Amino acid sequence: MSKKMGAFLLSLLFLCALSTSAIGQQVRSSNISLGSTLTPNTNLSWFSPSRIFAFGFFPQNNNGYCVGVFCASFSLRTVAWTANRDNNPVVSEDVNLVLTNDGRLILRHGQGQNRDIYVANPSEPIAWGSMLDNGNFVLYNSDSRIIWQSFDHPTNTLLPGQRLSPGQELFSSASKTDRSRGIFRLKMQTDGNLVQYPVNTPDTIPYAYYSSATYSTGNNVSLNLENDGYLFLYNGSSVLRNITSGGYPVARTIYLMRLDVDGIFRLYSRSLDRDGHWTTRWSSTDDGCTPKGLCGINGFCIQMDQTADCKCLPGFDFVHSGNWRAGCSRNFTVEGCGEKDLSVDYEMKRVDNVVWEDNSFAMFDTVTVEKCRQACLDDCNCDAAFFKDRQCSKQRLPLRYGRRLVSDSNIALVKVSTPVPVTAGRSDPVIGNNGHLGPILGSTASIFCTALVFGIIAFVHWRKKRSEEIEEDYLDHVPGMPTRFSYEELVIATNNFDKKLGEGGFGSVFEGHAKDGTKIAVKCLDGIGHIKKSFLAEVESTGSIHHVNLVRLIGFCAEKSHRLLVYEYMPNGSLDKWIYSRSQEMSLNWRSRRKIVLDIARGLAYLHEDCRQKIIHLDIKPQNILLDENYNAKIADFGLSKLIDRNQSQVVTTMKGTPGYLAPEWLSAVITEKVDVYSFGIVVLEIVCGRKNFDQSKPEDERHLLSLFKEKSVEGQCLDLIDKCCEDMQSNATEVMEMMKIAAWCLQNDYANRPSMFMVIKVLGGVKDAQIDIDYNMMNFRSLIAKIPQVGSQDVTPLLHSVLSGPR
Ligand SMILES: *[C@@H]1O[C@H](CO)[C@@H](O)[C@H](O)[C@H]1NC(C)=O
Ligand SMILES: *[C@@H]1O[C@H](CO)[C@@H](O)[C@H](O)[C@H]1NC(C)=O
Ligand SMILES: *[C@@H]1O[C@H](CO)[C@@H](O)[C@H](O)[C@H]1NC(C)=O
Ligand SMILES: *[C@@H]1O[C@H](CO)[C@@H](O)[C@H](O)[C@H]1NC(C)=O
Ligand SMILES: *[C@@H]1O[C@H](CO)[C@@H](O)[C@H](O)[C@H]1NC(C)=O
Ligand SMILES: *[C@@H]1O[C@H](CO)[C@@H](O)[C@H](O)[C@H]1NC(C)=O
Ligand SMILES: *[C@@H]1O[C@H](CO)[C@@H](O)[C@H](O)[C@H]1NC(C)=O
Ligand SMILES: *[C@@H]1O[C@H](CO)[C@@H](O)[C@H](O)[C@H]1NC(C)=O
Ligand SMILES: CC(=O)N[C@H]1CO[C@H](CO)[C@@H](O)[C@@H]1O
Repeated sequence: MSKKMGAFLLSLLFLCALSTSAIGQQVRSSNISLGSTLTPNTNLSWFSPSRIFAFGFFPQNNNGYCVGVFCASFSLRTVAWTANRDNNPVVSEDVNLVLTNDGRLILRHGQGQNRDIYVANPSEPIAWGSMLDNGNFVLYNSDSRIIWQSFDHPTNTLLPGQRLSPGQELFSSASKTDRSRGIFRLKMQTDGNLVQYPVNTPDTIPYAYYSSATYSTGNNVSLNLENDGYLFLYNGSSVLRNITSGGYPVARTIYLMRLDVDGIFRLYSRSLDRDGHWTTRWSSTDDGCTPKGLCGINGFCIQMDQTADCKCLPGFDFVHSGNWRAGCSRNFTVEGCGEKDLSVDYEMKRVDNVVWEDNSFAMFDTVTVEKCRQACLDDCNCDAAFFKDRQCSKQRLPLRYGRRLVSDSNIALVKVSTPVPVTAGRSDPVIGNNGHLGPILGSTASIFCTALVFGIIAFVHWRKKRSEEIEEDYLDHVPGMPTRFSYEELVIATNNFDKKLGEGGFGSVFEGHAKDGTKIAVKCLDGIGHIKKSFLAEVESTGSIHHVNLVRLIGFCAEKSHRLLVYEYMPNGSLDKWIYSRSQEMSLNWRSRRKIVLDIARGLAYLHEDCRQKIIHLDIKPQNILLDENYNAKIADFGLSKLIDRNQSQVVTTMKGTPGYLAPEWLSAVITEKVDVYSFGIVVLEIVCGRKNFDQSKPEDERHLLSLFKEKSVEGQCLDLIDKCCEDMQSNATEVMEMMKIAAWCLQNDYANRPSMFMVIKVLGGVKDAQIDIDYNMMNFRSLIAKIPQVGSQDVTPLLHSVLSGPR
């Protein structure tokens, strides 16, 4: 029989089959009995009755065969399922696929029996198998019960009638011709959400690049495809999300959904007519740069006319040209910290409008790109810096998930080496006379810079080595560090400490004037005279922290037993005066209160999330929030708790802060930055209600604001609590309620459930974020209220009061 004739007969057969069966409905089956064998050369596959699908061998990239389920009717096979995908699915020509007489489905190589590879491994012996017309390859036991089916083990494709069950994932293929596991996954999560991530990442928001936004919809949600192309999420009783609308033509058409090599999942259809071709009916995104990790590390993605293209950072080249995924690496070498290679100098190259995964190890506010550029150049740990919204954040390599977004104003600055120009002419007599000194010599300018760098390094080392007795000079002229004042100078500046501003934590604060006339606030620390060393270390570390919402440390004095800190002056004093005040001119309107909450959140987030050194404030309360002339709020006294810590007993190390603001976990001694989040929640409540959390002047049943808050909220009356001061508090009741919900979010008993300050900022700023939806938006106010610790029985305050009143 000629080939042509065969093909003709085949297609005839095939058309007949089609005319009698509607695919996917009345599923017919073939019967594959024990002892059946396939080989790549002769008996290639077992067909489904309609001959549309087949199970068996298909050629793979000219170097062998894979086993799987494929659409058999097209000249270019479309593979729907691949066996043994994760351990080298490709086999050679001399292999048999055998359904053995003892009921195993294996690949058997010519001789060696030991090299049998299981294609499917059900727990019971197989009695017979069947390739169904819907593309499902099924194995039965002797009771005709299904013991294994390809539909339960999806690879990268879903066929109509197949579902992706809770916990299951699809993985893209490595490439169009390589069917092993690629770099993207689509997961049907057990929380009901359908999410896409790159492989080898945790199932968390920073890695997700597609979500159906159906989280918290139960643990039995699955992804389903029907034979009219309808793709939807279903929980067994209701449809939770229509992903495609379906309703596409059914006659003589097949559909499939596939997670493609490029990380996008698409719905395809194809007419069964001989000249039919695959058409994309729907895709998860039109932007090819959406899948995270498409470009590998240190590369970034650019979408150009429908196609995604990868570029390397300046100074970087593709590790494998032609394979983006391998990423990019530097085409120059860098010195580590501490060494200094005189032959190289660095510059910062700029890349605009590209967003990256943010892994900042340090950040600070600055107005100009130039400052950001310089800060990274000066920091040997810094490989790149991002400048956006007046914030500079330093990064280490690798940079990941980069993609161009024209709407994003991020400026990335990348450190690249520039060869130092060789000075022409004379060679250095000391080193030799061969004239090949280019790499060692630099321009005079760079020698000067190097000397300066050496000088600074040497200075730092020298400084570190010096012991206590010469510590008086410590920090004296280090640029960027707080200024050192003599005690004498501060006595003059404060006019012999005559104007007391207040009694802050750790000591009294006095008003003063610096030499240039600007006002300063001078804090005299009590009782830490003898711990000079840690004092200076602390000054050094807190003095280098700059943020608009943190009170700036401008100087210090460490002389004999005097320990003083000099801060920027905050004209409008501390927040408590404003929010507890009953006077009209001292009351803040809603707009200011909202702004203050946001300021505090920003300051705290900076302390918590600056990776260099996480600072837990431990004593957040209105007395420690200061207001400048424009009522910008700044946090005071951060870092001080650590300083005091050094000289106190174990108990007090774990018990600090102020009663009324203390998180419940103080009792269990698990102290994380979430204790600040709790205190922040209390402060927010106080700001909204215009009163102290614990107010002894009030009648017994109104003393605890937190208890009142819980009570009123349960009754749905919590608006009763808001400050009666101002009209715009009443007229903005929705916003005020929202703020109360944020407070409740922060006040949860279980510290793990409290948000990070970063999340709080996002909510306050109205940022859309899937994690926030899960943690916050999905949660109703009452359920949050229920999670606030009970004041009274479990109240930690009285207990702590006794502990705290001792040492302080
Ligand atoms: C398939 O064949 C086996 C025996 O080879 C038989 O037991 C089984 O019932 C058959 N199944 C169908 C659906 O005909
Ligand atoms: C092909 O398979 C059929 C049915 O299993 C069998 O009868 C035939 O002998 C096989 N041919 C070869 C060459 O293995
Ligand atoms: C879970 O979902 C599946 C398919 O969507 C359904 O068949 C099953 O009945 C559901 N189970 C429960 C307990 O609802
Ligand atoms: C499915 O979802 C609906 C709507 O969200 C819900 O009412 C129903 O209880 C859920 N069913 C199951 C079995 O989870
Ligand atoms: C899905 O689509 C159907 C028909 O178009 C509609 O009736 C149904 O409400 C939709 N369901 C959801 C969850 O959007
Ligand atoms: C590194 O790549 C840049 C382009 O990104 C090129 O200008 C430079 O010459 C390369 N340097 C080396 C040492 O290959
Ligand atoms: C609050 O209400 C006032 C009107 O009473 C309105 O002008 C203002 O925009 C609202 N929002 C804020 C944040 O103050
Ligand atoms: C707040 O600060 C501004 C600027 O210094 C000042 O004019 C105003 O009087 C201050 N308000 C109070 C109540 O101290
Ligand atoms: C280690 C240390 O410096 N301990 C000191 C802590 O403070 C007391 C006085 O408050 C000193 O007596 C300790 O020497």
